[in-house]
Amino acid sequence: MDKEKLLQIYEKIEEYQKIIISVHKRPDGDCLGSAFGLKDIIKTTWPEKEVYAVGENVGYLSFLGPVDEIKDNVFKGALVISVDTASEDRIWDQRYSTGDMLIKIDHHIPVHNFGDIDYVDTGRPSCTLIIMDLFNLFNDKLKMSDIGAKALYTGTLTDTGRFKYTGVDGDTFRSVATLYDNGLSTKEVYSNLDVRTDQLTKYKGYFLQHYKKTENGVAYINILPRHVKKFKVSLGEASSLVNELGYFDDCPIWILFAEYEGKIVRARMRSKGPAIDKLANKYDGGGHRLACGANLGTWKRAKLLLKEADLLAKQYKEEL
Ligand SMILES: [Mn+2]
Repeated sequence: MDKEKLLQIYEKIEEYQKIIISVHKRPDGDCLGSAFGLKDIIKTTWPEKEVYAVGENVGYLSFLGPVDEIKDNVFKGALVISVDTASEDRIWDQRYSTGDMLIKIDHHIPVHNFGDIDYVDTGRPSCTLIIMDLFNLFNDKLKMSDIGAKALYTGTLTDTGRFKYTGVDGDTFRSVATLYDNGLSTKEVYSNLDVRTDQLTKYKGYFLQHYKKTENGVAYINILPRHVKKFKVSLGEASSLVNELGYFDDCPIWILFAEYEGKIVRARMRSKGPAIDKLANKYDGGGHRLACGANLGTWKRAKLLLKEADLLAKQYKEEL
């Protein structure tokens, strides 16, 4: 935790009357959780401030609240805070650059530093935990309601794989304790996250019967538009099953390839051993040491990535 930089961020939030928080494209629980959590902290502490969370609504996260729609001129004179986003091209609202000042708060391995203040802590397993670092450091001044607690809990839960992934430590649970102290009720969170539609349940059956493994231990699946159409699920829903491939003893790496609109192929890569972030970088992607995304473009490049991942798995097993 960089206390000095968090102080700078606190001072800017205190200084600005208008604050816009922006998420990344195709936002996940951590991203929207960070945005709504931070918005709640600012609004609860300073009710007179104008605070917006801009981005995209995502169905299964709608219990966190709707994002704000704002006109271009709102950015004028505003402090813009980008959360959970490693590079500026991933920022959902590209009007971010028309604000007065930009702060980046993130926990991904940095791709670009793009803020006037960049706060990146790759030691935190979720971006929500950085928002909580800020909250806890200034807990004599900052306030939070149960709405913020719910958002921050949701982001922490989803980005840590329910407290299972690397990076979860004592600080994680001390921060979560703070959320309980501020009115967190987990019932609503679980009743929204632990649901699955009939369609996705049936698609999961298909998914589990159609994954493949490479020679040296990469479990993978190729998701084509016609598969998801047949089961009436979205690509986002289908991709949420990625960790179903993480249960194999003989596969330290697993990858979900999905074809998006315009035949663009993207990968979700996961590992429980070898670092995969460098490999993701080679394919226009990145993220964390053991969890990355990559923009492949074509199935041909997907094959190349798979080959390289297979080599990583091989080397990893040889070193064991
Ligand atoms: Mn995150």
